[in-house]
Amino acid sequence: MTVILSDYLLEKRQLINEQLIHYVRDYTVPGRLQDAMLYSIEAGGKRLRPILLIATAEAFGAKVDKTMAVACGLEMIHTYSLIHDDLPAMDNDDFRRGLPTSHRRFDEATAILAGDALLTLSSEIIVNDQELNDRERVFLIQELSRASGASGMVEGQMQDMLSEDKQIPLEELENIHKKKTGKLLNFAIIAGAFLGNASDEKFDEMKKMGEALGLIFQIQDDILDVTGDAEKIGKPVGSDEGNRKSTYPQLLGLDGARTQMESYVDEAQSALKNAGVNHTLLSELIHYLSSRDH
Ligand code: GRG
Repeated sequence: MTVILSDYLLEKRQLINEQLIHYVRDYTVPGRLQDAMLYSIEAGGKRLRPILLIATAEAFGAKVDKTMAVACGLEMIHTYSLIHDDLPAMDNDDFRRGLPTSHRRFDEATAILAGDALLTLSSEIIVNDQELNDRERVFLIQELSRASGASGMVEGQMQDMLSEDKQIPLEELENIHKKKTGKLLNFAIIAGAFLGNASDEKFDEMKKMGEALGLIFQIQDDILDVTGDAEKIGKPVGSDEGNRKSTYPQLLGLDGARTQMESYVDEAQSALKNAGVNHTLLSELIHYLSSRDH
C-alpha cells in the first residue's frame, strides 16, 4: 500500500499532539506550571523528531503503540530546549511558533520551570510505559540522556554560545551542529530502529542515516534563515549579514551550502538503502527535510 507523505505527517502529528497533552495532564497537577507546560506543547510545531522515530520503527515492523512514550518524551525534550533557548540569557526571543515565547507569556522563572518539568517528565513517561520491557526502557533513557545532555544537545548549545561573534572553521561548525541539533534527530532514528529490533548491521546503517539527517536539517535551517529573513525584511536574498553565529551559507555561500546539503542527502539515502528496510516513506522524509520551507 502506498502512503502519501502529507497524509502520514498529518495523521502522526495529530496522534502525537493528543498523546502529548494526555501525558502532561495525567502526570501534572492543574496550576501555573501545568499551564505553562501545556502552552508550549499546544503551540504546535512540526513534530519532526517523533514522526521520524515512529516512521523508522514502522519501517522495521514495530507497532506505533510501542513508540508513543519515547516519541512524546523526545518531543518534550525538544520543547524544553526551545523554551530555554528563547530565554533572555540565551537568544532572548519574543516569539516562537507564531506566539509569545513562554517567558513573555508567563515570566522567566515559570519558563525555566516549565522547561525543567518537560525534561524530567520525558524520562518518567518512558519508565512508566507498559508497552516497553525493562531492557528497552534502560536503553532508551540512556540514549536519550546522552543525546540531550552534556555529550549532546546541551554541550552543543554551550559550544554554540562560545562561538558567537567568532568566525569558526566549517569543521567546528559541523561539530557544534552534530551535537546541538543532530543528536536528537539521530536519536529518533536509532530509537526507531531499536524498537523495530534491527540487526546490528542495519542499526549501524540507520545511525549513519540519522547523522546525515541532522546535518541536512541544520543546513536547510541556515539556508531558510537567509532566504526567509531576506524576503521578510527586504534584504537581497543570499545575505545573512548581521547574524552573530557562523552558518553554512556564511562559510560556503548559499550555493555551496546547498551542494553540501545534497551530499548529505546522498549519504542518508544510500545508508537507508544499505539498511535494507521498507524505505519509501523514510526516503521521502529525507527529501522533505532537505526541501522544507519552514
Ligand atoms: C537551551 C538546552 C538548550 C538547548 C537549545 C536545539 C537548541 C538547543 C536550540 C534551538 C535553537 C534553534 C532555533 C536551532 C535551529 C534548529 C532548530 C532546533 C530549530 C527548531 O526545530 P524545528 O524546526 O521546530 O523542528 P518546531 O517548532 O517545528 O518544533
